[in-house]
Amino acid sequence: MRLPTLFGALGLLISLAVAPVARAEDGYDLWLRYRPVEAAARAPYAAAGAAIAPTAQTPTLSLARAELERGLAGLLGAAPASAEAGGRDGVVLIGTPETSPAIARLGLPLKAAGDEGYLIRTVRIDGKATTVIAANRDIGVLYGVFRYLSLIQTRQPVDNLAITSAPKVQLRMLNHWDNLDRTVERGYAGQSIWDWWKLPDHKDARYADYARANASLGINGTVLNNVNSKSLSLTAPYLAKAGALADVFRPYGIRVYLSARFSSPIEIGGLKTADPRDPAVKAFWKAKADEIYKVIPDFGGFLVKANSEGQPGPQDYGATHADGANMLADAIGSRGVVIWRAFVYSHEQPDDRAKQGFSEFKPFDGQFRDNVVIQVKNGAIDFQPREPFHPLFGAMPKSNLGMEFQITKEYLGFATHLAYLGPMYEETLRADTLVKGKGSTVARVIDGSLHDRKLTVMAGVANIGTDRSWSGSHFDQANWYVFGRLAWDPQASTRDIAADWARLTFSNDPRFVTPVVDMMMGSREAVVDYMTPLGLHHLMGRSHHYGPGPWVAGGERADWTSVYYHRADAGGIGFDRTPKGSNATSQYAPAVAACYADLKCVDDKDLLWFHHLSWDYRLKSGQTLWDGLVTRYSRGVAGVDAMGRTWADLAPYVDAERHAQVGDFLKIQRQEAQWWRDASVAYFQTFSKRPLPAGEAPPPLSLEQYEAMSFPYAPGI
Ligand code: BDP
Repeated sequence: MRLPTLFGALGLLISLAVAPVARAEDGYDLWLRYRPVEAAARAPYAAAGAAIAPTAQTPTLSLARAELERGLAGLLGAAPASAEAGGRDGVVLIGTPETSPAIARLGLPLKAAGDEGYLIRTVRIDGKATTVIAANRDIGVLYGVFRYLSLIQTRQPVDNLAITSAPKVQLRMLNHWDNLDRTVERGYAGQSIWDWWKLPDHKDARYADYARANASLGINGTVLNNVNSKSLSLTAPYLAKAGALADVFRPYGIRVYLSARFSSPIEIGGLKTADPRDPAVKAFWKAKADEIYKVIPDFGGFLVKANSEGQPGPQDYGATHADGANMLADAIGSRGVVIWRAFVYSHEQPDDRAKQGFSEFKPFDGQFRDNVVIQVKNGAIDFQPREPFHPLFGAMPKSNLGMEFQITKEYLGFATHLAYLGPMYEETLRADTLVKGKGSTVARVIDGSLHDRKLTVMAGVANIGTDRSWSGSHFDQANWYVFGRLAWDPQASTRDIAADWARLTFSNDPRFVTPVVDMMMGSREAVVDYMTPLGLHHLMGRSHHYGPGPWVAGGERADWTSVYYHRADAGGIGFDRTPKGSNATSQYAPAVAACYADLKCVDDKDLLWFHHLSWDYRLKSGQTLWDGLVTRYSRGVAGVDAMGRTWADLAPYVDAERHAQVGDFLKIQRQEAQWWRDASVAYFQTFSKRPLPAGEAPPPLSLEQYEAMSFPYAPGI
């Protein structure tokens, strides 16, 4: 060997030895990366997962075993051997009492695991340390395997485990707003991953990867098509396509649901009406349900958007939401559920839009079938960066109420703004409705414990598309992740979940985890500040919802404008929802209502949601409303600056590819935050007619210039 070559080889060896562990990644692996545990952290896992005991071969148990093998091989290097439990130390034993005599013999307290939960225990079998991942049904075993692997992924000890975990919500589902032409309404992550054209004959490998990722979070249902749906989805060819997806998802514990267009009896049934009281209409839906169950025996049910934003519904025939939902529920019967959305409002209705969902549904409490769930958005308007909790939570004790969160960031900067939505979800879940005294939190409505409901739902509008990173950005994966974790346990801490996600997705190094979690936890508040501070809402650009549009007025309907919501004039700003105004506050329990209506009690963060106040009103900080508004806008921009600095400093812990993309997106976010601040300040100043607080820079462009900007190709519509 010539010397230069030797030096070259040595150099290569040395550089391999000191090179950062981070290697090129495109985000496809999500939080299931299973990269090797670094040598220094190996010791605690010396005996872990040395072998796996033989498992019965149900489709789900085969997946569980394959996942365990894949995870252990990735994390700990060698592929685990096969050995009987008790044969040696470090064997992992997985299964149910039915599938594994060894597990049956252990007599574990499996009752606590329920239908879908699991137990992970370290036990001694024939004197040998054994890890048992056991459940009542095989899906629980798969969930348990993911949990076990996540412990190693996050470098937690696994030698003395005593974990019991069971989901607190029964139906944990994604709602895809995917169209049959593969566009995704409010999607910012590429096209729909459902390739309808090639289904059912070609099943893209991605379908199984999708199911696996969801199963790792315990998500057990998926609505394949947009709530603004086409009847075509319910025709035989499309049912066959949906059936092919259901076949892929089944072993992962995921049931398929479909959005149903209420006027389908007319469009594909040859009827003249879709009146839910009409016998022919009932017969159509019964036959349709039977047809679906032939193709998809475990079909989950229908999701329905009715009489909302132009969608057909029972009210077109003078019938009620209860008539419509119950008719479909009867067609489905005990085989599945009907999820009926409470997101209804009408521009013909002069009342405050925030009140309409409550007004339309509350009177029907107790009239819905047992297999109907009313799915309620977290707030009363529409997925805004901040909304007080929806007054329907707690107000329908005799009905099944489900939560609908939006994971895709339609109103929080699309895919290029870094906003971890955990704190937003948590804020709603922890809000206290006070309907049954203190502690009547929204989480307890959703998990059914407050009103003793058995059928419980948490749904998230998916942020998934064909983008390599699935979610349009690396940090948007965290929103899918936190949604799934909260659906499993709505009381969980979203800070802890952020830490888990950061460790799984990037690095376990505390020098990375601590700052990144702090950054994530503050990120949504920064968005609130630079878009809709102090309880303002619905100020975005018309129709595409991109960028600021506080000036949006006129057009088809008032409740799609910004001026309807902020009501700024020379006298002040904000929507008076107190008894002196629209009285939306009265829809809450008396103590909550009184607080929201009382300027001494209401939090500044919700101020202009409930009150119209003069520009000189004094905030709790002592600032005037005008000054406080401007400084919050600027604070939001400063928050993005800080995120940019934090991220730049974290370069040593992240592979160059992902680091660069996040960095680029933070730059986009920085520019757009500034734009939101400047355009909003320029606009509101035309009403306040007050100078900017000291030190605040004037907007660089004129209001006319901001208003003239147009974005014909903004994504998501
Ligand atoms: C709004 C979206 C619209 C959806 C609607 C809904 O802008 O695209 O169809 O929600 O939830 O926020 O039905």
